[in-house]
Amino acid sequence: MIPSFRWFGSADPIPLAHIRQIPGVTGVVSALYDLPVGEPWSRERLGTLKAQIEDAGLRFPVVESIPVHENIKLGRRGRDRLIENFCRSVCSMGELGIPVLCYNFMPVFDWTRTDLALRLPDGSTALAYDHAALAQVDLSRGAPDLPGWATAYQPAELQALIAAYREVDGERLWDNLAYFLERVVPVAREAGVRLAIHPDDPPWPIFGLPRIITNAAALERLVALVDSPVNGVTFCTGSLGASPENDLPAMVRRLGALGGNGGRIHFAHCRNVLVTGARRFHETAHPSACGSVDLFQVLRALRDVGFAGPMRPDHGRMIWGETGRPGYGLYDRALGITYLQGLWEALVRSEG
Ligand SMILES: [Mn+2]
Repeated sequence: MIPSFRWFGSADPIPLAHIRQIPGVTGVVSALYDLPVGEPWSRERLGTLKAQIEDAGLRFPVVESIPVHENIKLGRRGRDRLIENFCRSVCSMGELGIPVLCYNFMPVFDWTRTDLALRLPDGSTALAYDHAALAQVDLSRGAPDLPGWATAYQPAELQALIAAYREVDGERLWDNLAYFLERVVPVAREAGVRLAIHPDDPPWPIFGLPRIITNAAALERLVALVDSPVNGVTFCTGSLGASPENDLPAMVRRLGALGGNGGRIHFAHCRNVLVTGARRFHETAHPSACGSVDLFQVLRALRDVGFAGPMRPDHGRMIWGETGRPGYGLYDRALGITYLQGLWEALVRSEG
Protein backbone atom coordinates (compact mmCIF):
# COMPACT_ATOMS: atom_id res chain seq x y z
CA MET A 1 0.00 0.00 0.00
CA ILE A 2 1.33 3.41 -0.95
CA PRO A 3 0.14 6.08 1.53
CA SER A 4 -0.78 9.05 -0.63
CA PHE A 5 -2.17 12.56 -0.43
CA ARG A 6 -3.95 14.75 -2.93
CA TRP A 7 -2.27 17.94 -4.05
CA PHE A 8 -3.85 20.56 -6.30
CA GLY A 9 -0.61 21.77 -7.83
CA SER A 10 1.10 25.09 -7.26
CA ALA A 11 -2.23 26.78 -6.49
CA ASP A 12 -2.77 24.47 -3.50
CA PRO A 13 -2.25 26.39 -0.24
CA ILE A 14 -0.64 23.24 1.17
CA PRO A 15 2.95 22.99 -0.09
CA LEU A 16 4.54 19.69 -1.02
CA ALA A 17 7.05 20.30 1.76
CA HIS A 18 4.22 19.96 4.30
CA ILE A 19 2.92 16.78 2.68
CA ARG A 20 6.46 15.42 2.87
CA GLN A 21 6.27 15.81 6.68
CA ILE A 22 3.20 13.63 7.15
CA PRO A 23 4.62 10.37 8.52
CA GLY A 24 4.74 7.61 5.96
CA VAL A 25 3.24 9.51 3.05
CA THR A 26 5.24 8.87 -0.11
CA GLY A 27 2.72 9.37 -2.89
CA VAL A 28 1.17 12.51 -4.33
CA VAL A 29 -2.09 12.39 -6.25
CA SER A 30 -2.39 15.30 -8.67
CA ALA A 31 -3.40 16.51 -12.11
CA LEU A 32 -2.99 19.35 -14.60
CA TYR A 33 -5.68 21.78 -13.57
CA ASP A 34 -5.24 24.61 -16.05
CA LEU A 35 -5.94 22.82 -19.34
CA PRO A 36 -9.37 23.03 -20.98
CA VAL A 37 -11.43 19.84 -20.67
CA GLY A 38 -10.87 17.71 -23.75
CA GLU A 39 -7.36 18.92 -24.56
CA PRO A 40 -4.62 16.29 -24.65
CA TRP A 41 -2.04 16.39 -21.86
CA SER A 42 1.45 16.57 -23.28
CA ARG A 43 4.26 14.51 -21.89
CA GLU A 44 6.14 17.73 -21.34
CA ARG A 45 3.46 19.40 -19.18
CA LEU A 46 2.83 16.28 -17.15
CA GLY A 47 6.57 15.68 -16.83
CA THR A 48 7.03 19.12 -15.30
CA LEU A 49 4.45 18.27 -12.63
CA LYS A 50 6.11 14.91 -11.99
CA ALA A 51 9.51 16.56 -11.61
CA GLN A 52 8.07 19.08 -9.16
CA ILE A 53 6.68 16.24 -7.01
CA GLU A 54 9.87 14.21 -7.18
CA ASP A 55 12.02 17.23 -6.37
CA ALA A 56 10.08 17.41 -3.09
CA GLY A 57 11.13 13.85 -2.25
CA LEU A 58 7.78 12.31 -3.14
CA ARG A 59 6.48 10.21 -6.01
CA PHE A 60 3.53 10.50 -8.39
CA PRO A 61 1.62 7.19 -8.52
CA VAL A 62 -1.81 8.48 -9.59
CA VAL A 63 -3.27 11.09 -11.87
CA GLU A 64 -6.62 12.23 -10.46
CA SER A 65 -8.29 13.09 -12.71
CA ILE A 66 -8.29 13.58 -16.45
CA PRO A 67 -11.80 15.00 -16.91
CA VAL A 68 -14.02 13.17 -19.40
CA HIS A 69 -15.66 15.69 -21.76
CA GLU A 70 -19.47 15.85 -21.59
CA ASN A 71 -19.70 15.08 -25.31
CA ILE A 72 -18.16 11.68 -24.59
CA LYS A 73 -20.67 11.01 -21.82
CA LEU A 74 -23.50 12.22 -24.05
CA GLY A 75 -22.27 10.14 -27.00
CA ARG A 76 -22.33 13.20 -29.24
CA ARG A 77 -20.69 13.59 -32.61
CA GLY A 78 -17.11 14.63 -32.11
CA ARG A 79 -16.53 12.24 -29.25
CA ASP A 80 -13.99 10.23 -31.26
CA ARG A 81 -11.57 13.14 -31.40
CA LEU A 82 -12.08 13.78 -27.68
CA ILE A 83 -11.46 10.12 -26.88
CA GLU A 84 -8.32 10.28 -29.02
CA ASN A 85 -7.13 13.22 -26.96
CA PHE A 86 -7.88 11.33 -23.77
CA CYS A 87 -5.80 8.42 -25.11
CA ARG A 88 -2.93 10.79 -25.85
CA SER A 89 -3.01 11.90 -22.21
CA VAL A 90 -2.95 8.25 -21.12
CA CYS A 91 0.08 7.69 -23.35
CA SER A 92 1.85 10.66 -21.75
CA MET A 93 1.26 9.04 -18.37
CA GLY A 94 2.66 5.77 -19.65
CA GLU A 95 5.77 7.42 -21.04
CA LEU A 96 6.40 9.03 -17.67
CA GLY A 97 5.74 5.83 -15.72
CA ILE A 98 2.67 7.13 -13.86
CA PRO A 99 0.78 3.86 -13.35
CA VAL A 100 -2.80 4.72 -12.30
CA LEU A 101 -5.47 7.04 -13.71
CA CYS A 102 -8.52 7.95 -11.63
CA TYR A 103 -11.43 9.32 -13.68
CA ASN A 104 -15.19 9.51 -13.33
CA PHE A 105 -18.22 9.33 -15.59
CA MET A 106 -20.65 11.56 -13.68
CA PRO A 107 -22.85 13.77 -15.91
CA VAL A 108 -22.34 17.55 -15.47
CA PHE A 109 -21.73 17.54 -11.72
CA ASP A 110 -18.77 16.00 -9.97
CA TRP A 111 -19.04 15.22 -6.24
CA THR A 112 -21.93 17.17 -4.83
CA ARG A 113 -22.76 18.44 -1.35
CA THR A 114 -25.41 20.79 -0.01
CA ASP A 115 -23.35 22.16 2.88
CA LEU A 116 -19.60 22.70 2.83
CA ALA A 117 -19.28 23.54 6.51
CA LEU A 118 -21.74 21.63 8.65
CA ARG A 119 -20.75 22.21 12.27
CA LEU A 120 -20.25 18.95 14.15
CA PRO A 121 -20.65 18.62 17.95
CA ASP A 122 -16.88 18.90 18.50
CA GLY A 123 -16.75 22.28 16.72
CA SER A 124 -15.16 20.98 13.53
CA THR A 125 -16.92 21.45 10.19
CA ALA A 126 -17.53 18.90 7.48
CA LEU A 127 -19.07 18.49 4.06
CA ALA A 128 -22.69 17.34 4.16
CA TYR A 129 -25.41 16.23 1.78
CA ASP A 130 -29.16 16.28 2.21
CA HIS A 131 -31.34 15.20 -0.72
CA ALA A 132 -34.23 17.31 0.56
CA ALA A 133 -32.01 20.42 0.51
CA LEU A 134 -30.83 19.57 -2.98
CA ALA A 135 -34.45 19.55 -4.15
CA GLN A 136 -34.66 23.23 -3.17
CA VAL A 137 -31.84 24.25 -5.50
CA ASP A 138 -33.11 26.12 -8.57
CA LEU A 139 -30.63 25.47 -11.37
CA SER A 140 -32.32 27.91 -13.74
CA ARG A 141 -30.46 30.58 -11.77
CA GLY A 142 -27.18 28.75 -12.37
CA ALA A 143 -25.29 26.42 -10.11
CA PRO A 144 -24.48 27.52 -6.56
CA ASP A 145 -20.87 28.49 -6.12
CA LEU A 146 -19.76 25.22 -4.56
CA PRO A 147 -17.06 22.77 -5.61
CA GLY A 148 -18.45 20.07 -7.84
CA TRP A 149 -21.32 22.33 -8.88
CA ALA A 150 -20.41 22.89 -12.50
CA THR A 151 -19.91 26.61 -11.95
CA ALA A 152 -17.85 26.65 -15.13
CA TYR A 153 -21.16 26.95 -16.98
CA GLN A 154 -23.36 29.98 -17.49
CA PRO A 155 -26.98 29.34 -16.40
CA ALA A 156 -28.18 28.93 -20.01
CA GLU A 157 -25.35 26.54 -20.85
CA LEU A 158 -26.09 24.52 -17.76
CA GLN A 159 -29.75 24.27 -18.72
CA ALA A 160 -28.85 23.19 -22.25
CA LEU A 161 -26.49 20.55 -20.95
CA ILE A 162 -29.03 19.16 -18.52
CA ALA A 163 -31.62 19.16 -21.31
CA ALA A 164 -29.24 17.17 -23.53
CA TYR A 165 -29.17 14.45 -20.90
CA ARG A 166 -32.93 13.96 -21.23
CA GLU A 167 -32.00 11.76 -24.20
CA VAL A 168 -29.45 9.86 -22.15
CA ASP A 169 -30.87 7.58 -19.50
CA GLY A 170 -28.79 5.22 -17.37
CA GLU A 171 -28.61 2.53 -20.04
CA ARG A 172 -27.52 4.99 -22.71
CA LEU A 173 -24.86 6.31 -20.34
CA TRP A 174 -23.64 2.72 -19.89
CA ASP A 175 -23.44 2.40 -23.70
CA ASN A 176 -21.42 5.59 -23.90
CA LEU A 177 -19.12 4.41 -21.13
CA ALA A 178 -18.60 1.11 -22.96
CA TYR A 179 -17.83 2.98 -26.19
CA PHE A 180 -15.25 5.06 -24.31
CA LEU A 181 -13.63 2.10 -22.56
CA GLU A 182 -13.50 -0.05 -25.68
CA ARG A 183 -11.21 2.60 -27.15
CA VAL A 184 -9.25 3.67 -24.08
CA VAL A 185 -8.57 0.31 -22.40
CA PRO A 186 -6.38 -1.12 -25.21
CA VAL A 187 -4.34 2.09 -25.26
CA ALA A 188 -3.98 2.07 -21.47
CA ARG A 189 -2.92 -1.56 -21.48
CA GLU A 190 -0.28 -0.86 -24.10
CA ALA A 191 0.89 2.22 -22.15
CA GLY A 192 1.07 0.37 -18.83
CA VAL A 193 -1.59 2.55 -17.21
CA ARG A 194 -4.35 1.13 -14.99
CA LEU A 195 -7.74 2.84 -15.24
CA ALA A 196 -9.63 3.41 -12.00
CA ILE A 197 -13.15 4.80 -12.32
CA HIS A 198 -14.32 6.79 -9.31
CA PRO A 199 -17.81 5.91 -8.08
CA ASP A 200 -20.51 8.54 -8.33
CA ASP A 201 -20.75 10.77 -5.29
CA PRO A 202 -23.41 10.68 -3.96
CA PRO A 203 -24.30 7.27 -5.41
CA TRP A 204 -27.74 8.13 -6.78
CA PRO A 205 -29.17 10.35 -9.55
CA ILE A 206 -29.31 14.11 -8.90
CA PHE A 207 -31.31 16.75 -10.80
CA GLY A 208 -32.74 14.01 -12.98
CA LEU A 209 -29.28 13.21 -14.35
CA PRO A 210 -28.36 9.54 -14.48
CA ARG A 211 -25.68 8.21 -12.17
CA ILE A 212 -24.60 4.64 -12.77
CA ILE A 213 -21.46 3.82 -10.78
CA THR A 214 -23.23 3.42 -7.48
CA ASN A 215 -23.11 -0.12 -6.07
CA ALA A 216 -21.64 -3.63 -6.26
CA ALA A 217 -23.60 -4.65 -9.34
CA ALA A 218 -22.46 -1.50 -11.17
CA LEU A 219 -18.80 -1.99 -10.33
CA GLU A 220 -18.96 -5.59 -11.49
CA ARG A 221 -20.71 -4.53 -14.68
CA LEU A 222 -18.04 -1.88 -15.23
CA VAL A 223 -15.10 -4.26 -15.02
CA ALA A 224 -16.91 -6.69 -17.35
CA LEU A 225 -17.58 -4.00 -20.01
CA VAL A 226 -14.04 -4.49 -21.22
CA ASP A 227 -12.56 -7.47 -19.48
CA SER A 228 -8.96 -6.41 -19.06
CA PRO A 229 -6.82 -6.24 -15.91
CA VAL A 230 -6.30 -2.51 -16.52
CA ASN A 231 -10.03 -1.78 -16.46
CA GLY A 232 -10.61 -1.21 -12.76
CA VAL A 233 -11.91 1.06 -10.06
CA THR A 234 -11.04 3.60 -7.42
CA PHE A 235 -12.60 2.13 -4.30
CA CYS A 236 -13.99 5.23 -2.56
CA THR A 237 -15.43 4.27 0.81
CA GLY A 238 -17.01 7.67 1.33
CA SER A 239 -18.90 7.69 -1.96
CA LEU A 240 -20.06 4.09 -1.82
CA GLY A 241 -20.57 4.25 1.95
CA ALA A 242 -23.20 6.99 1.64
CA SER A 243 -25.61 4.27 0.55
CA PRO A 244 -26.41 1.84 3.39
CA GLU A 245 -27.16 -0.92 0.88
CA ASN A 246 -23.46 -1.13 -0.02
CA ASP A 247 -21.54 -3.83 1.88
CA LEU A 248 -18.09 -2.34 1.37
CA PRO A 249 -15.86 -5.21 2.59
CA ALA A 250 -17.85 -7.66 0.45
CA MET A 251 -17.42 -5.38 -2.58
CA VAL A 252 -13.67 -5.22 -1.99
CA ARG A 253 -13.48 -9.00 -1.81
CA ARG A 254 -15.44 -9.50 -5.05
CA LEU A 255 -13.48 -6.93 -7.08
CA GLY A 256 -10.24 -7.93 -5.42
CA ALA A 257 -10.70 -11.56 -6.40
CA LEU A 258 -10.60 -10.64 -10.12
CA GLY A 259 -6.84 -11.13 -10.46
CA GLY A 260 -3.87 -10.76 -8.14
CA ASN A 261 -2.65 -7.73 -6.20
CA GLY A 262 -6.04 -6.29 -5.42
CA GLY A 263 -7.67 -7.49 -8.64
CA ARG A 264 -9.54 -4.62 -10.23
CA ILE A 265 -9.03 -2.20 -7.34
CA HIS A 266 -6.24 0.06 -8.53
CA PHE A 267 -6.61 2.94 -6.08
CA ALA A 268 -8.32 3.42 -2.72
CA HIS A 269 -10.00 6.53 -1.29
CA CYS A 270 -10.56 5.79 2.38
CA ARG A 271 -12.69 8.12 4.47
CA ASN A 272 -15.73 7.93 6.68
CA VAL A 273 -19.29 9.26 6.42
CA LEU A 274 -22.14 9.20 8.89
CA VAL A 275 -25.47 8.34 7.30
CA THR A 276 -28.11 10.34 9.19
CA GLY A 277 -31.23 9.62 7.15
CA ALA A 278 -32.50 8.63 3.73
CA ARG A 279 -30.05 10.15 1.24
CA ARG A 280 -28.64 12.30 3.98
CA PHE A 281 -25.09 12.11 5.33
CA HIS A 282 -22.14 14.11 6.46
CA GLU A 283 -18.43 13.43 6.39
CA THR A 284 -16.61 12.62 9.62
CA ALA A 285 -13.15 11.94 10.95
CA HIS A 286 -11.65 8.75 9.56
CA PRO A 287 -11.81 6.27 12.49
CA SER A 288 -14.48 3.58 12.21
CA ALA A 289 -16.08 4.74 15.45
CA CYS A 290 -16.80 8.19 13.95
CA GLY A 291 -19.08 7.13 11.13
CA SER A 292 -21.00 4.46 9.25
CA VAL A 293 -18.00 2.98 7.42
CA ASP A 294 -16.05 0.20 9.15
CA LEU A 295 -12.64 1.15 7.83
CA PHE A 296 -10.98 -1.68 9.73
CA GLN A 297 -13.04 -4.23 7.80
CA VAL A 298 -12.49 -2.41 4.51
CA LEU A 299 -8.73 -2.34 5.00
CA ARG A 300 -8.72 -5.95 6.15
CA ALA A 301 -10.48 -6.92 2.93
CA LEU A 302 -8.02 -4.82 0.89
CA ARG A 303 -5.11 -6.49 2.62
CA ASP A 304 -6.62 -9.95 2.12
CA VAL A 305 -6.98 -9.43 -1.63
CA GLY A 306 -3.37 -8.29 -1.90
CA PHE A 307 -4.03 -4.61 -2.56
CA ALA A 308 -0.66 -2.87 -2.95
CA GLY A 309 -1.66 0.32 -4.72
CA PRO A 310 -1.97 3.94 -3.63
CA MET A 311 -4.42 4.85 -0.87
CA ARG A 312 -5.37 8.36 0.11
CA PRO A 313 -7.47 9.84 2.90
CA ASP A 314 -9.82 11.60 0.48
CA HIS A 315 -11.66 14.44 2.24
CA GLY A 316 -11.18 15.70 5.76
CA ARG A 317 -13.00 17.99 8.16
CA MET A 318 -11.79 21.48 8.96
CA ILE A 319 -10.26 21.39 12.43
CA TRP A 320 -8.02 23.54 14.64
CA GLY A 321 -9.14 26.72 12.93
CA GLU A 322 -7.81 25.75 9.54
CA THR A 323 -9.34 27.41 6.50
CA GLY A 324 -8.94 26.48 2.87
CA ARG A 325 -10.35 24.36 0.09
CA PRO A 326 -13.43 22.58 1.48
CA GLY A 327 -12.65 18.94 2.20
CA TYR A 328 -8.98 19.43 1.47
CA GLY A 329 -7.38 20.93 4.53
CA LEU A 330 -4.08 19.54 5.79
CA TYR A 331 -4.76 18.61 9.40
CA ASP A 332 -7.66 16.18 9.32
CA ARG A 333 -6.45 14.47 6.19
CA ALA A 334 -3.02 14.05 7.80
CA LEU A 335 -4.69 12.46 10.83
CA GLY A 336 -6.67 10.29 8.43
CA ILE A 337 -3.73 8.88 6.50
CA THR A 338 -1.87 8.28 9.75
CA TYR A 339 -4.84 6.32 11.12
CA LEU A 340 -5.08 4.32 7.89
CA GLN A 341 -1.40 3.46 8.13
CA GLY A 342 -1.90 2.36 11.74
CA LEU A 343 -4.66 -0.03 10.72
CA TRP A 344 -2.55 -1.29 7.85
CA GLU A 345 0.54 -1.87 10.00
CA ALA A 346 -1.55 -3.85 12.50
CA LEU A 347 -3.01 -5.97 9.71
CA VAL A 348 0.38 -6.67 8.15
CA ARG A 349 2.19 -7.40 11.41
CA SER A 350 -0.55 -9.59 12.87
CA GLU A 351 -0.11 -11.90 9.90
CA GLY A 352 3.17 -12.92 11.52
MN1 LIG B 1 -13.36 9.70 -3.40
